Amino acid sequence: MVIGSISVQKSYIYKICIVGNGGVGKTSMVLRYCENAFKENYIMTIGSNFSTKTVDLQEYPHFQVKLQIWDLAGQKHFSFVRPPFYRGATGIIYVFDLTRRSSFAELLEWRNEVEKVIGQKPSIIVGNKLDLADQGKREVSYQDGESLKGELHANNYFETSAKVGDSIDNVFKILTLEILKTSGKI
Ligand code: G3D
Ligand code: MG
Repeated sequence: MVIGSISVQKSYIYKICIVGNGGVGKTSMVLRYCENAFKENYIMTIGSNFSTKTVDLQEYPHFQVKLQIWDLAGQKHFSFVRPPFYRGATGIIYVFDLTRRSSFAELLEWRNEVEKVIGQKPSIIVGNKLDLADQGKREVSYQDGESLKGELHANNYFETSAKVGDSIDNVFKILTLEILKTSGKI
């Protein structure tokens, strides 16, 4: 908000959960994004950890948004430990591996698990390992990725490479803007 020439700084902290099958690249994505983050915390008791990072929102200089990004450790079948992990999340990143079809199909199960605990939240879908997909290993087409938006209640689909860095910053930025919009802040 700008009153006359006074600009008001608004600060928010949002909890984001990154979910998807083991091996799709969740931890690599968070590390890529938060490389220069101030700190990383490991919460061993529930087998997950979170990292924090301030989002670069050039178009909205009077907003300061810090993301607390929760990344699941451990195996998919330990679903009973996960409700506390989701609680309080304001946004979800659903990740699959472009070179592994099963990780794409199983995102529906991840959605069910997430929405059972927190209902529908601003969400984004990510097909990761674009560098491998571009080397002829693609098992999920761009169109297939796009087509999952309805079922996952997501407005955006991105293809990324945590290895090369493609589009990673954009995923977090677009999700942050969506949260700000959904909550009426912009
Ligand atoms: P997870 O946290 O979802 O379980 P990880 O996945 O981040 O641990 O990544 C699983 C493996 O995929 C790792 O390889 C990691 O290096 C690799 N990986 C993650 N993202 C990419 C990517 O964008 N491109 C490529 N080529 N590899 C990626 P290892 O060999 O350590 O198991
Ligand atoms: Mg991991």
